[in-house]
Amino acid sequence: MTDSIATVTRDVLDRLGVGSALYTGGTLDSFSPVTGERIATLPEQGAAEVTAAIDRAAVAFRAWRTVPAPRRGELVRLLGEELRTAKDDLGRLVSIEAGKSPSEGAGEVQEMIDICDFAVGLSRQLYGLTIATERPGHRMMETWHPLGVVGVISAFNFPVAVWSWNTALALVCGNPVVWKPSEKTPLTALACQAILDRALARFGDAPEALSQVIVGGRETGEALVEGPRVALVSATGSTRMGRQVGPKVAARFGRTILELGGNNAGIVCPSADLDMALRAIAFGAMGTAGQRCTTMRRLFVHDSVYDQLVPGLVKAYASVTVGNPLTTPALVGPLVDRAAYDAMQAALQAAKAAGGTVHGGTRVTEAGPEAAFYVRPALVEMPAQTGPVLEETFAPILYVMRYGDLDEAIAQHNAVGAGLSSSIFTTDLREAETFLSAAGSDCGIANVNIGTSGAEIGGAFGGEKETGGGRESGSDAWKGYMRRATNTINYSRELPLAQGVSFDI
Ligand code: UN1
Repeated sequence: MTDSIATVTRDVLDRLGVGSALYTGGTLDSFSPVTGERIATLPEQGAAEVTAAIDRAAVAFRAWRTVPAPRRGELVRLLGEELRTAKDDLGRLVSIEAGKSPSEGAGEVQEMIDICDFAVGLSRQLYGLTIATERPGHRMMETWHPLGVVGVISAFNFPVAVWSWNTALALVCGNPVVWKPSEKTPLTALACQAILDRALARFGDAPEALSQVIVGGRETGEALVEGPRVALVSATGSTRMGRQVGPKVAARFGRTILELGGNNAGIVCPSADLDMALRAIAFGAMGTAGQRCTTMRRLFVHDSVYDQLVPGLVKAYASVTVGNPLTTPALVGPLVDRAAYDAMQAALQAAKAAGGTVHGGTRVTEAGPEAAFYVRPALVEMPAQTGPVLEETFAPILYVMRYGDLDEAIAQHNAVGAGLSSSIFTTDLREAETFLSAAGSDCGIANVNIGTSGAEIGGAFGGEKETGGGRESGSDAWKGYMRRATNTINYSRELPLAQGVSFDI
């Protein structure tokens, strides 16, 4: 690659239709983790501009809510078409801004296309129930109505897919969106807005300000969270962030969908297909350089297979390719920044102090310049689940522990704050079903013989406990974006009261 990464970025942004005024001459520096270079300086929106954006969205809501849902679905169908056209460039921009491998950058855009397809179908299936009533000559039903302005806060690690999960559903559900992307990945957000603008132009008669991006740091996010006209805040990020957002929105009786930290684990049972388990664990723990909320961070291996599996895993960790996602086919790209690298090193130190044996985890300096942070993923054999094992460190560290008894392993599995994703590797039906049962994994996602990450959009995505309890994406997650009205209609000439109450005047 002869061009500087800033030049490559500009070319990609040009092709995606993002004007340079949006990313030059501002105050927010944007860096690529691929080389650590600055690639843009964006103008930021302060609290007053956020409030103005919310006001515009509230006006858009009044018009959009009355557009029939299947027609709203047409806009999302067009968005899906535009995303197909933009897939290569947007995937590349994800690689530039978030450091993902080309395959994972493209995969993230595919996830956007998938949710658009899902939402288009959904636009004709926003079903309510008809419910038997106890009163003669009456009919009872429920109707799902648009909710209002949806605020989306997203993280750097899935800079575009998380927006699309929320936006595709919000739009078919009749809601406008105001999006505050991570300040580490604002360029991909501008690209998404440009892509949606093309869909809006083709759609024709949508109201102004149906989708807006607000760029900035903490103050910008707070203005969105505190905006009284924001009916729903869908926030993805750390548990720390969720602890701030949740109570603020609750205090004004707003709604939240929180998708926060994960400390996801796998259990490898004696009957497991170990070759398959190894490959699944490798992707789950090292993919995206350990920077998915679904990344596998803990592994419980049965005593009887530990010495077969773990040496193979250590070998895979030593040989996995780490390198520049734009110029090499490496499977593991960079950490997002120095802070992520420092947090990883601190966790590894703490693990050593707690008796852990660390394999890997060192900086790979030949993969990039001084300002970029490439690391060899770390596998840490731990004598017990203590210290850093109990926390999510957003880096490729897999803590491996032995177990003897499945119930004990499940208890350990569940003994952390987060509750996002989980896996069991077994060919024993009893073990698999126990893990999926009410007495098994306490996570929002529980898998058998696949890793913890890489969920499809068709299922509801999210988790319990400190993961925040929200559900996005498939299944009936759309209900979070609408309000339900229960309607009872009396078509008789009498007025019978429910519960047999009489009130004769
Ligand atoms: C995230 O890391 O915030 O299941 C989302 C997965 C992806 C989504 C991850 N489909 O790993």
